[in-house]
Amino acid sequence: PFNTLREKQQNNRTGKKHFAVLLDPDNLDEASCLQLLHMSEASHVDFFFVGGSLITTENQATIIQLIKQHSQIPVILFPSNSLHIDKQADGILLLSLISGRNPDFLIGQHVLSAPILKASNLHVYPTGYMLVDCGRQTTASYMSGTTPIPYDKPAIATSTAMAGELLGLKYMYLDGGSGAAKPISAEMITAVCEAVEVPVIVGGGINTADKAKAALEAGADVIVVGNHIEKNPGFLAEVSSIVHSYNLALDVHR
Ligand code: 1GP
Repeated sequence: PFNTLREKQQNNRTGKKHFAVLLDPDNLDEASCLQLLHMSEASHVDFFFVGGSLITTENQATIIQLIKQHSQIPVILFPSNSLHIDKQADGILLLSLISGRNPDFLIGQHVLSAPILKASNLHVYPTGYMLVDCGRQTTASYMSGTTPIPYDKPAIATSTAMAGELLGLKYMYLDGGSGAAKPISAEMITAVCEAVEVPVIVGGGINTADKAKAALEAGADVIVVGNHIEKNPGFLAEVSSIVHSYNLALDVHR
């Protein structure tokens, strides 16, 4: 089910774009989740990322069950720690928080998770996770106890991404954090995309069509939207059609 994301890994910079909808289990009840699932199917969303930096409810398993019952879209866990592994999902972003210097999120949680992941059927996506300061302290940086990369320092982001790639990570995720005051700059996205060959996932604070386009134009291979879809479900179809219009244009030129 994840051929599209794998395809990016094998054919770097094919230009094909993907759209992931982030579902935060704490912010969804069953009815709103079902509504998003139907809209996502209709709009051909590529992936659901399920998770959050702090989960205070027991909704995650229910949300994943609902998705599996009502949708064919792959479910990829976006966990904050090893407690949030759920074998009902299709895959997991195994995030190494390379923008930070907290060993627990660089390797500690991974050691705890490894035996569980090896015994599961979850597809593992080894991902260099980079938090970027986008104008507001986010739950992710607070909970991880890490300092995000400064907004206007693309050289730090590129060096970090290059280090992650050299260490063997297969994806990079530039994240301003959920509900970021502004999205990651186009300059930083382009710099990172030019610095590494692996697919680059971009999220945080994408809440208008123009911001989605800016991230895609800058080179993002996958864009992630969570917060604004919870507030305005119609945004889901809008972003999906923008993302997929890039792929249509690509097919026309082949
Ligand atoms: C956060 O990248 C995701 O980890 C999505 O952010 O909720 O701001 O869309 P938003």
